[in-house]
Amino acid sequence: MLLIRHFEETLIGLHDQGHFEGHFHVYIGQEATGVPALSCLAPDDHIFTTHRNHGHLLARGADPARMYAEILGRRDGYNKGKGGTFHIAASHLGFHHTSGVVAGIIPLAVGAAYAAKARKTGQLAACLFGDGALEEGAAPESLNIASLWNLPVLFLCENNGKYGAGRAIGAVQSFSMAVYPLIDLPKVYKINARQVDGTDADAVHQAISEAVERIRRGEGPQFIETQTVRWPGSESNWPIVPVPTKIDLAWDVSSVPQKFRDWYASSDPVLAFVRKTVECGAATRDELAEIDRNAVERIDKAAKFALASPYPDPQEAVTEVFA
Ligand SMILES: Cc1ncc(C[n+]2csc(CCOP(=O)(O)OP(=O)(O)O)c2C)c(N)n1
Ligand SMILES: [Mg+2]
Repeated sequence: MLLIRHFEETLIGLHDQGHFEGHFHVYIGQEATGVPALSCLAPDDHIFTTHRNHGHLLARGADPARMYAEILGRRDGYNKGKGGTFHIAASHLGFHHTSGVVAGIIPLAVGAAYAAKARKTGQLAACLFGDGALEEGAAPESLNIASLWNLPVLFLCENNGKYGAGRAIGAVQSFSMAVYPLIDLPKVYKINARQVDGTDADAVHQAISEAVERIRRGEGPQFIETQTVRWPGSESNWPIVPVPTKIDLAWDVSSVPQKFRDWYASSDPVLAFVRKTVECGAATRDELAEIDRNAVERIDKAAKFALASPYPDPQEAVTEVFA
C-alpha cells in the first residue's frame, strides 16, 4: 500500500515537471481495496483493469521502474511505451489487457472466464472497474451472460462515489445510474453481491477471499462493491497538489492544505491501516517507518530508471500493433 502511495505521489511530480503529457488517474485512496483483493487470487488467474490501474499492477508485483517507463512512453516500459498509463499489459502477472474504455474490460473478463471454464483450467477472471462502468451497456450484458453460464468471474466494483469526470453520487439528483444501491444491479441477474468498506483492508480481504472460494467451488460469478472515500486531489484530467503522505502517527495534518486535511485525518486507508497495525501490536512504528523508507527508496530509483530510459524509435510506432 505504501509503495503504491509513493508511486502515485511521485508520478504526480513527474507530470508537474513535464516528463509526460496528457491526462492520467491515480489510485490514491483505494489502496486498501486493490492490495488485499488481489492477494486473494492465484498467480495464474486473469485480471482486467481500467484507467485507474497503477495500484492493481503494483499490488500484483509489477516493477515500478517499468511502470514509470511505460507511463513516460519509454522503451523499457512494459509495452515499450506504446500502452501508456491507460493500457498497461503485463501478461506474466495476469494483466492481458487494460483499457481506458470505461466498462470495456468487463466483457473481456467474462470471455476469459468462459475460456477457463471450457478448458477446465480452474482459473478465474477478475475485473476491477469503477462505479461509473455500470452505466455502460456492456456491464449488464456481461452480468447476464456470466450468470446464465455460471462463469468463474469476480466483478469488483470500486465505488469512489464519483464517476471520473463527473459528480458525486448523492450530491446531485442527476446521477446517471437508475439502480442504486449499485449491488441491486447484479442481484437482478441472480449474482451474489455484497458491499464492503473499501478503506478497511481486513474487511476487503475477508469479502474477496470468501467470494473467490465460492467461485472456485463452482458457485458462479460473484460481485463485490468496495466503498472508498474519494481522494480530494482527483480531478477530471490529472490529479493536483501532491501531499506526500507521512506514515508517522503523529503527523500534524495542519501542515496539509485545507482541501485535503479531513481526508488524511479520517478517510485515508493507508494511514488507517498503519494506525491499526500498531494498535493491535502486529508491527511497531519503527518497523513501519523502515518499510516506508524502503518504499520511498524503491520509488526514487524507479523514477530515475524511467527518466534514463530512451524513447522508442519513431519507426517502432507501427510495429507490434494491430492495424
Ligand atoms: C466508453 C467511455 N466513455 C467515457 C469515457 C470518459 N471517461 C473516462 S473516466 C470516466 C468515468 C469513469 O468513472 P468510474 O468508472 O467510476 O471510474 P473512476 O474514475 O471514478 O475511478 C469517463 C466517463 C471513457 N473513457 N470511455
Ligand atoms: Mg468512480
